[in-house]
Amino acid sequence: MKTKEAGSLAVNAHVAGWVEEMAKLCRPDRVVWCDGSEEERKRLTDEAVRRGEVIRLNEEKLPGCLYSRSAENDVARTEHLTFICTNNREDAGPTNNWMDPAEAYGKLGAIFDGSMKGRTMYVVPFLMGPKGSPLVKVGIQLTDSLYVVLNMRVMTRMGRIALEELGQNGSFTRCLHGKADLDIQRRFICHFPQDNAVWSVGSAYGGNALLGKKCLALRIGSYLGREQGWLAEHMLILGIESPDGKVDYVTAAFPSQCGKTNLAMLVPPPALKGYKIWTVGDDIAWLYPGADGRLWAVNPEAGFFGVAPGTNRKSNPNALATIQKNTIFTNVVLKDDGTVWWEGLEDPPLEGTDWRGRRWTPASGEKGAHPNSRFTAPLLQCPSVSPEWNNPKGVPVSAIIFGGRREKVDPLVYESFHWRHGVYAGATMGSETTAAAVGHTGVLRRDPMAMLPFCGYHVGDYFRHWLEMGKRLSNPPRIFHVNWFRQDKGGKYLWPGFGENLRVLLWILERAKGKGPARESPIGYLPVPEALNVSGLDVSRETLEELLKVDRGGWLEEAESQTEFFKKIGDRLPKELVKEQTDLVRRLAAVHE
Ligand code: OXD
Ligand code: MN
Repeated sequence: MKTKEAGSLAVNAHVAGWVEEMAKLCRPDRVVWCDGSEEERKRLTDEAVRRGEVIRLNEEKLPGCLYSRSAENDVARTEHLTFICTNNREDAGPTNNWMDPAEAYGKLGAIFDGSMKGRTMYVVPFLMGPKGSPLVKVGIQLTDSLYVVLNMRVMTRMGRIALEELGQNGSFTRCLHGKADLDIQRRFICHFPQDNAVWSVGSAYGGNALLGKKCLALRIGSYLGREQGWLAEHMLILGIESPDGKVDYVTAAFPSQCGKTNLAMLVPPPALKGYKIWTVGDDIAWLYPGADGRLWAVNPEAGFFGVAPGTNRKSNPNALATIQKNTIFTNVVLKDDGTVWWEGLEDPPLEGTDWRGRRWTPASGEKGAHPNSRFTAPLLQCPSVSPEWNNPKGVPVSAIIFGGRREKVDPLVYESFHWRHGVYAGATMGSETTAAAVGHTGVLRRDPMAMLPFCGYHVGDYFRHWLEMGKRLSNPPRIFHVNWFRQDKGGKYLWPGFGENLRVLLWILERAKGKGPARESPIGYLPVPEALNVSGLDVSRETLEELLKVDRGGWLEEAESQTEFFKKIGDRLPKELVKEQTDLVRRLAAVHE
């Protein structure tokens, strides 16, 4: 294989040929290859500041931090403009938008055509996963957005390291991204799993434009995982160190904006002295069966792209410590002293500039930060970062947790009877929608394994793959379901959440070790109230009972409403899951009130 020099980088001919072809299409004035060096970071930051793409924040108070404001119509993922482009429509399944690959290349090609005239095309080689990991993947993103380049630097292992991994012949995901004119009518995020390619045009929003994250690590990743025998999941990974120094790992899947980052960085409450949480990842887990019959987890990312509003000293002190330097803030309030603010951080400033760039005061009655405003920060800056975060092998998983945002019905925690039952619990997860995606918020939707917007193939085949993975594990993790968001009739949360969630994690870990008192119920095993350590916690016995109650009528309705979703999946829905649903109804019906 011939190599070509791109700046000081040796590039294999496949990569060079593809970049040339894409440059011919987009017609940038210049092509710049990124090597990931510190010198490059400084140069590109200076350039982004000069062009007004970002603003430098107060160097003393927030060293190395940048501020960015997006176009007003470009603040969240646009699921209705996101497509899986498989040759066969059926393979994308009923939960994805589908476009014929030839049509997609044609339609997007016409938008990309000449769209980078007067601009620079950056070539961003990146790794998802630790170097040397059995799951590591190489991507090359082409983009005309410096903001995107600077974010990719934080979120991935970027530059020379990726070209080295690629070597001479390795395969890579071809990721073409362009802002074009940021017109929502000309915005498309298209995935071509059969070509290992992503084309995204018309948006600079993280989930649409940082193509290593949702596009590669989840949509393309889930497709590759099915072919290669692993799982790409929308999950945090954390380690729980007990007072005796032993660390156990769990993964947890919650939909966007349901507290994955907070849980991943949890600080134990004073009553649970001696425990410590280690953060491996806050958004994505790649899971594979190890030679030891256990499930192993790797975080493919190297940074956090976290939701700012609501992040504060109480909800997530570790996140706050993480974002004090080298962080990119997007769509928050810019204070006059060159620092930042968002709703829920602390007392508001007297005035500032809001996410739209207008003068703003708290009295205006409008939100200063967009509800989906974000921070992008290096994982390594997190005080609770796990020493294992970059371990190529990953960490062994003792428990998998599914969870949603549910006002009613779902109890605080329950354990599934076995792997198949746990897959059913994950597959039928429901959650109220949030601001991470464009559309109405607070509407209940089925979000299987929190992967509804991210599964890159037919959801029925995805459930089948989960069931098959279980068979390959001689020592599988136990599967649990949690709901931190139960409310009383007045709309008050019943469970304090945040650091107190560790109390639930500890019961989960005990159960994972085959211990921990539980009662059997129609929906699974629940802790008896005494099984949860609530010392020092202001939660009454009645509230605890309410949180751990099985609402029989609510569950029967729940099971009934899953039928709609199952019907939509059609023939490819594994029969085993229908059996789990029938068994649940039978168990509920057998309970005498
Ligand atoms: C995210 C999301 O940004 O899920 O992680 O939307
Ligand atoms: Mn996410």
